[in-house]
Amino acid sequence: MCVTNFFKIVPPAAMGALWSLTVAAAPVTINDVVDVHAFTSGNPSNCCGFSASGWGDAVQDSSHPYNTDRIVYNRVDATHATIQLFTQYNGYESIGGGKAVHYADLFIDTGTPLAPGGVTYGIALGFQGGPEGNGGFSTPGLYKITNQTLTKNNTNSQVKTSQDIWDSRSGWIVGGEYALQNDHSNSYLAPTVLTGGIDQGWSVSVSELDPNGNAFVPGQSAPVAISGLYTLTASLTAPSLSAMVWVLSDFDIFWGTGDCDNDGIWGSVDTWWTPTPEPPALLALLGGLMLLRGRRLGKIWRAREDSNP
Ligand SMILES: [Ca+2]
Ligand SMILES: [Ca+2]
Ligand SMILES: [Ca+2]
Repeated sequence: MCVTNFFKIVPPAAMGALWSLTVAAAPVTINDVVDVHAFTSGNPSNCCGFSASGWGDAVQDSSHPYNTDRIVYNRVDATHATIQLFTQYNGYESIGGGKAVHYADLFIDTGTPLAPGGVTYGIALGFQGGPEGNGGFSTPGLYKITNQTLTKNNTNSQVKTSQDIWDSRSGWIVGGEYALQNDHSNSYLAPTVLTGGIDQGWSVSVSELDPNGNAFVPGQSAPVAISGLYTLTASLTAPSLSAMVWVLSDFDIFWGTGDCDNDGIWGSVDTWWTPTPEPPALLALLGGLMLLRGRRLGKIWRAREDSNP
């Protein structure tokens, strides 16, 4: 039985009910294990209190802290998940001229999970529209990125890197690239704004709490928290279980905090679960899902073979 037929045979509602019996996945916490590199064309080595190499965790000052502490991914049920972003950044810093730094969009990579770099999906959070935005989607949603080659010359119509946005606005580019804290020799361009792609039909809603746990809306008059963490929660609803499994089973996630990538945070999630013994129908469901996962892994393996001839 092929995977497609499997999902036709088992109605989504039934799969959802079965899922509710089996999932015991705990939330996954992604700690910040990457540094960002602040530079101009001259690559200053003394920027921002960073080490002599020019690398560090977060580009910020006392009046505008950007540090992001962690991301928590929670697979809620068959078609729902939340991604929570814990950061000191309040989502708005004016740079004058009617322009401001906003929260960056989220980026997902299912092509090379467990390895930095790569981008296959973008999640628009809704902070990049409007006259002071930086040109991304203003309506939250999940989009498949078909032009996956990141550049810093605005040649990708679907993703802007922080360098695309800030090179023409300032002599400084902050956090234009990121790398593992323990290995700066391999660095990756930082995707920060989603500007295109194919709408995957997911529902995405975003809410925010301030450090005191009160509802919060970023904006020009919003207070800056010198300590404590804002919590952005992106609530995702997939159009089907198969869509959820395809996109959010094993993946990397990257967030630059602001669209200038002041604090890149990256990590991997593998939410495949270990089922407990259940009735035959449930085992058939799990078998089908494993087939789908196997197809994905085969696709990933082939992609790696193709990229490493
Ligand atoms: Ca960081
Ligand atoms: Ca950090
Ligand atoms: Ca990757």
